[in-house]
Amino acid sequence: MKTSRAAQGPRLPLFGAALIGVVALAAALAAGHLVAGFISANASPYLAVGNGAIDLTPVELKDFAVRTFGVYDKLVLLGGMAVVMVLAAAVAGIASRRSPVPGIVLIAAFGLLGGFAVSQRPDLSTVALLAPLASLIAGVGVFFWLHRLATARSQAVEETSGAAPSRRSVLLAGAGAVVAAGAAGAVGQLLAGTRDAESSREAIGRLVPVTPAPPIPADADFAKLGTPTFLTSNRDFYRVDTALSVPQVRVEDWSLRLHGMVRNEKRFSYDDIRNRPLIERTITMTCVSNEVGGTYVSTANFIGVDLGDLLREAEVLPGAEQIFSTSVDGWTAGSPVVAALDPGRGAMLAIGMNGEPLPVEHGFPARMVIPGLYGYVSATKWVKDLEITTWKARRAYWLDRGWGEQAPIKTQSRIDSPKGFETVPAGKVRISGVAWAQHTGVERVEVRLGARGNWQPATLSREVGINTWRMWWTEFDVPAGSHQVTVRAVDKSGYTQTDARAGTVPDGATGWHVISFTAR
Ligand SMILES: Nc1nc2c(c(=O)[nH]1)N[C@H]1C(S)=C(S)[C@@H](COP(=O)(O)O)O[C@H]1N2
Ligand SMILES: [Mo]
Repeated sequence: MKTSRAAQGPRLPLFGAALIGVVALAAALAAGHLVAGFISANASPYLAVGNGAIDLTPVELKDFAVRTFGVYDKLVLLGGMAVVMVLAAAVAGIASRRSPVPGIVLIAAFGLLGGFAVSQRPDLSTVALLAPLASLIAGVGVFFWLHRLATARSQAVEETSGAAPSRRSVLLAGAGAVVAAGAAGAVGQLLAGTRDAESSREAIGRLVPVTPAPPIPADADFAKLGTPTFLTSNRDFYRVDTALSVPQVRVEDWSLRLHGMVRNEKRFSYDDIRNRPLIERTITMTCVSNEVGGTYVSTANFIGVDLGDLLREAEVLPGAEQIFSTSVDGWTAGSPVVAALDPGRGAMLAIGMNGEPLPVEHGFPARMVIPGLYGYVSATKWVKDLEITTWKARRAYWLDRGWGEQAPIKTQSRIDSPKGFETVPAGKVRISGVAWAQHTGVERVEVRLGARGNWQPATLSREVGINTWRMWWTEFDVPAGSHQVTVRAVDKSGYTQTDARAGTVPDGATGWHVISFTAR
């Protein structure tokens, strides 16, 4: 009886049916967002589906999105998702003009997709599934309820019977659902805001070191001649990590444990670190995955405390070799204890970068930075645990994946201008770039035109310190035609950068950077 009525029963008006689908969608998203507010912003099914889409996106498409939309790539993605969802919800509503089943199936499918996306996130526990569950219940529930009201109304109109909801009450119910959804979504947003790392970070304000780094002289770079600026802005600083989603740590939830082969085990809160006399050091970081000519090298003013001081307070026991550091996301690194204890090296536990608290993606609230060592053995972000131990006792993340235990940064140089395959006017051609040999210092940079040209010394920028990069430039008289140019650095130990090509595995690439260009 019931099914046959549904099959031939009254049809909802087209627009009304579509609207029911869209209102149910709003209810679903809002309920999920509200519950996520209590757990983690990342549990919101909408964001989780978006993040899932990012992770599944092929690299080429990601590059395209970043190139085309820049920092707005994620907004474009979320906006596009919203349009698709609203259309799908409207279609679901229209497909349900007689029976609510198609709409319910579609909304349930959305809910399951959200649940799947949330379950795939490494940073969320199973409690997070409550958010998509709330979405599912709210979406299906609101859809079913509005559909029944509207159907009852249509039926009453058809049978001209008076015992049915008025047009007004159906509209009111719909409007009520929208208002409730709006309120729930907003509350969820507010709650999430109190829980994510960014708001915790914003509450900190500027970090002012008691011992600032010496000011960077104006002639420390040749940015006008094509080199990078001496300091890299936080936004442009290269980023390398295994985190699919950036770990969100609030300072009140953070502490650093220092233990293992020490006499006094320690635990530091954020304020314990922040209230120490903060120091600032200018350091050039480099990733072991940087190919010859690559861009995984950047320089910042890091603010924090001396890592060696912390170790000395804990009193490291004889025989200790390795600082085995662990990040909140489970990533680990092993650094030599001697490097941290060496006062001449300047190892840090950093909480600030270029005047600001560490950006969340660069390790907020705290990270390690040890000058002269590649990042994977020295620069643990979101660090929460330092265990003093031996090399034998503990093996860090990348060691079992083919990378070396000891990884000092290799002396390297790069040509930034002209760009490879650029066409420049014939005549005087200026070549410029950067060189680095952290903890040793760059002594000289030499450049040659052609495969057999004479090495010509380049003009170096003013030295800021041995732990930072150095810019260089030179000029050649270049006839029309295609040319190649090569750079090599000589460091302060007297070592000339080798031309022997080696890949990045296991402990950093070597070889000279060569580029080709055309003069016309
Ligand atoms: N927690 C964590 N810390 C990490 C990594 C990581 O994957 N996870 N990558 C390391 C590597 S390989 C490098 S080169 C530096 C890069 O730091 P940056 O992203 O701030 O430039 O962080 C190091 N710290
Ligand atoms: Mo790295």
